[in-house]
Amino acid sequence: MSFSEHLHRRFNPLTGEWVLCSPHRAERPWKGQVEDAARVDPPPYDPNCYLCPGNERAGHARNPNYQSTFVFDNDFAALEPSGRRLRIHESGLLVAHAEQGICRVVCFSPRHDRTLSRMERGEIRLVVDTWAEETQSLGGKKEIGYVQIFENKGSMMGCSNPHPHGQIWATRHVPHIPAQKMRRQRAYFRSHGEDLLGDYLKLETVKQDRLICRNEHWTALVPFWAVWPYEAMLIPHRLVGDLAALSGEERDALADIIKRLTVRYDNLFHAPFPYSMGWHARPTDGRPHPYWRLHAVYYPPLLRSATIRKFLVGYEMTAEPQRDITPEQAAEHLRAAGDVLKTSPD
Ligand code: H2U
Repeated sequence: MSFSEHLHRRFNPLTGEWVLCSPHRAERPWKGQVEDAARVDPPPYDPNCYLCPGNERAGHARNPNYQSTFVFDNDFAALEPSGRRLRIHESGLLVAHAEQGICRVVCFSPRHDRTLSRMERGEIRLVVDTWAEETQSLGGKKEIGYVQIFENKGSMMGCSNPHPHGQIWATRHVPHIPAQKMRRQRAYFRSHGEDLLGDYLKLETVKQDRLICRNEHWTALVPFWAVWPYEAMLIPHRLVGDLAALSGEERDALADIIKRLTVRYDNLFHAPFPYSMGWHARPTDGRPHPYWRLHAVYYPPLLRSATIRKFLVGYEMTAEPQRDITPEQAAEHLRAAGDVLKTSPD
């Protein structure tokens, strides 16, 4: 059986979900189509941006004149720290309970025109440190059981502002997707005595065909079970549960791998690459979770050019996700894209 020729389904051991892979639909050769999306590069400072240093936010607070990263409580938070009492459980069919939490916004840089791909490794290291500090301070609160760090990048993803930023939503309960990953990593650890992602990484390191790039402490790869055309994962080489537990060297290496992956993304279609990314770290409910290996997931929507995107609709909404180009082909394109930025940074 050849992955690149035969129709098949792939299993995601982290979530228990399947993806239909139809490589025969992508038989046309890879042309690496380049299409100039009509785009105006943002200025280094925008007086109308609510994230730029010194500017007023929509919630009327004023940002300090920050020089590196800057974190604040989201002025329009989806979660509130004080939990109300609510518990509905009727026949196992009408089930609801109260939720509480904290929403933070993380500005990666004072420069309005930067993206992680256009920041220096030393600047990205400060973002990594900020994520680690937030994990520790939010996760250390007794009412917080899970800290979700994420970045939503590009207007195609519904991001409201090009100023480089991400968000953190910290909740009392472990949300649905990390909860699935928790159950499956725990079950694997109990039956194999090793962690699921550690074993997966060993396999991928031998096979090589889904690797994008690596350094001493991190590997970037297109997962075997990828749903989005250029989906990627960052996996640490050491079994470590969250960003706060990374050593200084591992944090530097993480900054390096983030830079190299995001540059490859921008190079692929010669345009800033939209994506949603997030960190999946162990829950912060006070239990040890020794089976949990920290990892980042990148979900970019683009398929064939800077404007042609994939939609998860139709069969995918009603049955299961489907993809045409194989994860192996996607990894090959990302390796070929190179990790030196092809467009000038200024
Ligand atoms: P997105 O661009 O990814 O939507 O994130 C911007 C976040 O910033 C969003 O959650 C918050 C929005 O609520 N925000 C503030 O907290 N203050 C503001 O002045 C505007 C936007």
